[in-house]
This record gives sequence, structure tokens and C-alpha cells, in this order.
Amino acid sequence: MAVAKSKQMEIAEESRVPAEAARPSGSIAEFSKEEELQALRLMLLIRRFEEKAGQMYGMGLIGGFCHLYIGQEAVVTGVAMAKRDGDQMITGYRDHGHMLASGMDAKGVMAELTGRRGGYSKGKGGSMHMFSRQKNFYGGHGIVGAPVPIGTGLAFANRYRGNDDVCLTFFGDGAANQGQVYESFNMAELWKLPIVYIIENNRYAMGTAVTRSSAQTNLSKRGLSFNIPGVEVDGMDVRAVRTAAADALAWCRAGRGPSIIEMMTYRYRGHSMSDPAKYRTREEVDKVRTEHDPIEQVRVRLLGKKWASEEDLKKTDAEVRAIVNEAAEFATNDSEPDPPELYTDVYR
Ligand SMILES: Cc1ncc(C[n+]2csc(CCOP(=O)(O)OP(=O)(O)O)c2C)c(N)n1
Ligand SMILES: [Mg+2]
Repeated sequence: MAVAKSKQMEIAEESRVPAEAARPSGSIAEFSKEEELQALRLMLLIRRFEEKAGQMYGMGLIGGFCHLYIGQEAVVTGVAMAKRDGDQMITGYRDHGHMLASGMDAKGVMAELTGRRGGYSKGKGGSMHMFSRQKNFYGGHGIVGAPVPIGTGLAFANRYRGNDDVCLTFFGDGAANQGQVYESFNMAELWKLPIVYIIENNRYAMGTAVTRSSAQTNLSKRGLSFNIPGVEVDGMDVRAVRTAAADALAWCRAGRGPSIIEMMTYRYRGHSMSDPAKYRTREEVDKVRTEHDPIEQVRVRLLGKKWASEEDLKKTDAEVRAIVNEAAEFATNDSEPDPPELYTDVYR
């Protein structure tokens, strides 16, 4: 016997949009000269910062866990170029790039890595645990997947407060298999929360390839059963990233709720500083570095369009290196926190 549909059920069916078709993935917007230079500068800052952090780790100046973002710079850079000041960002433990892209000071980030009092968490948090409410950066989380419910909560707060801000929530391909991600997706779509879920698919979770761990490897489809639209984007092309982020932000600000961007990217270094890298070949890494490097792509365009000369680009690199060297100097010479600091900022 056929059961009559309730009014609510009818409304729900009418408002059901086929998720794949729901959000148009616009054609990629080209960058102006200024935008190319802005992207280059931020990506270079992140890369040089991470190279220096790697060196300082090797010298024993940084302890504990340290996950470098080298190779993935275009993702956070393109997103940062699309966002507005009030929008929040939150991510996991591969987080130094997100901090710099949020506008946090390189000195404070590096000093946190070396555990000094001038660090963003007064030297008590280290690489994975830094925040800046002033810059709307909400961490820095060592627990895989944790940024997803917390980011969803931030988006809920935006809705509750009636502001027009969006939370940009980053997580990895490995994290995408966690249960808390799907509980968050459900609530976000149900309440049309202003959130963009950005999956940084760098092909590996520690040493486990996506193809070994995931039944559905197209992670942009992970929101389908909740009606959350998703797009797959070349995360090595900062222009494609910015376009996708701008589309997703406009979707959110129009009150249409969450969306997913799967950024196809790659990390050049090990998962953390101690990674034997037995799960991939040297050739695989070299191929991406030589053929798809996000920074090189911008350099080639700037030179090709005669928007910059080799000399100009060397000068930019030197300026960025000076910022990073100054940060390293500060992080090496700043003093350690006083022991009583152990008892501050602690829930009791
Ligand atoms: C809940 C939890 N489980 C396991 C770990 C150990 N762990 C740290 S990173 C990681 C892999 C995550 O990979 P992915 O989400 O792809 O991020 P990526 O490191 O590639 O940026 C694992 C399993 C953890 N930190 N938290
Ligand atoms: Mg990964």
C-alpha cells in the first residue's frame, strides 16, 4: 500500500538538488600581474620557511613532531587570496603554511617551533598547536580529523551570531575516512552552515596511499549522500584553487550551505621529519617537482608575460629569505618560557 507523502517530505524532495550539478565549477580566472606576484610571494614565504624549519629540526633546535607543507603551497595560498578578513581558517598538524597565509608573523611561528617564549603559544604548543584569534586562525590540531567538527562549530557560531563569515576547514585524504567528518557533514548541510570543507589530497596518509585505504578515491564525492556538492581541483595551480575557493565562498554567503573542494596536491618531503619514505619512489616525487611545481608555474607565467625579469624574481626570493632568516634568528635567540608558565592556559 502506498503511503501518502507528508508535506515535509514533499518539501524535502523538491529542495533536493543533485549534488554533482549543484555548484557550478567556474572556468579558471586568470591572475593579473599583481595577483601573480602576490601568489608567488606567499608561496615562496611558505616554502622558504619550511625549508628553514627542516634545517633547524636537523640541527636539534626544534623538537617533537614537525610536518612540512612543501609542495602543497598553492592550496592555502589560493584559498587565502579568495577569503575575506573575517573568515576563519582551521587545519590539522601540517599547519605552518596556513598560519603564514592567515597573516601570522613568521617570527612568532618559528619561535613556537623552537619552544621559545615569543612563540604564538608561548613556546608550550610547538608545531601542531598554534592559534591566533586576531588573525582568525583556529589551529593547529594534532588529532587527525579534529578540525572538521571544530570548524563546523565555528561555522555554526557564524550562523548563530548572524555574521556573514565563512569557516575554511582543511583536512587530509586520510582524515576524510573518519566518522566525525560525516557527522559534521550531516549537521552542516542540515543547518546550511557557512563552511567550505577543503580536502588536501596529497595522495598519502602517513605512508598509506589513498588507493590502499579508500573505497571511493574521488573525495569530492564524499558529501553526496548529504547533498553537499563537491569539486575536484588542481591544487598545484594557484589560479584554479583561488577560483574554486571564490565559488565556494560565494555559495556559502548566498546561504546555500557547505561545499567540498578536493585539492589534488602532493607533498615533497616525508610525512613528518622521521619518515623512511618506503611507500613511494624517488621518481614519483621528482616527476611532480619538475612538472607540476606550484611556484615554478607562477615563475614561468611571470617571465613568459614579461611581467617580471629573472632579476626581479631573485630580488623577491632574497626579500622572502630575509624575513625567514630574521624569524630563525629570533627563534634561536629568544629565551625559553619561565617554568611557572607550565601552570598558565591550562584547564583546571
Ligand atoms: C585520531 C588520530 N589517529 C591517528 C593519528 C596518527 N596520524 C597522524 S597523521 C596521520 C595521517 C593523516 O593523513 P592525511 O589526513 O592524509 O594528512 P597528511 O598528513 O597527508 O597531511 C595519522 C594516521 C592521529 N594523529 N590522530
Ligand atoms: Mg594526505
